[in-house]
Amino acid sequence: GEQGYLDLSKYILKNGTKKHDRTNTGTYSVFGHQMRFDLSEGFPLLTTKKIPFRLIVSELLWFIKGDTNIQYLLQNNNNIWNEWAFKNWVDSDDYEGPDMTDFGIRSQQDYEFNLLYQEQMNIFKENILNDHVFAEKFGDLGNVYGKQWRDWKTSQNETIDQLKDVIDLIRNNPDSRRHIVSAWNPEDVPNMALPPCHTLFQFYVADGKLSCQLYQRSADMFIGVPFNIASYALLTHIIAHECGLEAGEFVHTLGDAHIYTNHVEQVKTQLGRQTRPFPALKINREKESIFDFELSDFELIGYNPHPSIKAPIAV
Ligand code: THF
Repeated sequence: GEQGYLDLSKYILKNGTKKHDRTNTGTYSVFGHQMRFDLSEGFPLLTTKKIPFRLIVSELLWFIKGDTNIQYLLQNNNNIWNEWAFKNWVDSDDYEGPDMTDFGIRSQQDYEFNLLYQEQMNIFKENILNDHVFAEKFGDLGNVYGKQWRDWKTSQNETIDQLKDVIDLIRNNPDSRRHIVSAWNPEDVPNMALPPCHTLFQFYVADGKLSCQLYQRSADMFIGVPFNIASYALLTHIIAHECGLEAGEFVHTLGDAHIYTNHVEQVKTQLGRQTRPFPALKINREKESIFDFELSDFELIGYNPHPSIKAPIAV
C-alpha cells in the first residue's frame, strides 16, 4: 500500500547513492525494489499529497488509443508531456525565438530566463492546438508507448497490436505465462523523445482475479511514480472489466529508483503526513471494450488527500 511507497522514499533519502543523471539535476538512487498494491482494498491514488486523477486518465487513454502526439493531451488540458515535444521544436531549424538550450534546468535557476521560457512554451502550446501542420511536425514524441503497445513494427513490415493481443490471450488462455506487453523496442529506442521508463508489463490470472506487474527501469519517486502506480492500477481495472475478472494486485518492480536532489524538501513534507484510506474507483460498466472508454467513464469515490506539493520536473 501507500506505506510501502513512503518507506521506500524514506529509505532512498537515508541510503541512496548520490548520482549524476542525464538531466544534470542530481539524484539519490537505489537499485531494485518492489511494491505491492491490493486493488481490492481501494484504488491506489496516493493520499499523502493530492494527485490529479484526470491527468492519469487522459494519459492512459492516450496510450490506449496508440496516439503519440501531445495535441490530444493539450486538448484535454494535460501538460505533463509538453517539455519533451517542446525540446524537438526549440532544437529545430524552424525555431526562431531566444536560445532554449537546457531550458529545464535553466528555467529553475534563472528568473529572467524562466519568463522567456514560459512565453515560448505558451506560443508552442497555442501552435500545437491551432495549427495542424505544426502539431504534426512538433507535437509527436516519436515511437513512444502508444506506438509500441498498439502498432509495433516488425522486421517483416507488419504490425503487432500488443494490447489487443494480450486481452485476447487473457480471455482465451488465462493460465498462460506469456501475458506480456513490452514498450522497450531496442531498434526503435533512438526514435523516441524519451525511451520508455515503464518498460514491460505482465498480467496474471488466478482465482478469478487479474493482477499486473510492471518493470520500471527508471523511477522518479516523487513526481512520476504516484502517476505510474495509478495508471497501471487503472489499466488493470479496465482490462479485468473487459475480461470478466476482478482486479487483483498491482506489483510494481523498480530498477533505478531515485529522488531528485531538488525534491528532497518536498519528500520530507510528504513523509510527515499520515496516510488516509484509498478511494474507490467507479467505472462505467456499460462500456465493453477498453478501446471505448472516455474520461467521463471514471469516477473516484472518497478521495480525501492532503494538499498537493509542488516540485519541478527534470527534463
Ligand atoms: N521525466 C521525469 N523526470 N520524471 C517523470 O516522472 C517522467 N514521467 C513522464 C515522462 N518523463 C518523466 C511524464 N510524466 C508530471 C507528472 C507526470 C509526468 C510529468 C509531469 C507533473 O508535473 N505532475 C504534477 C502535477 C502537474 C499538473 O497538475 O499539471 C504533480 O505535482 O504531480 C513519468 O512517467
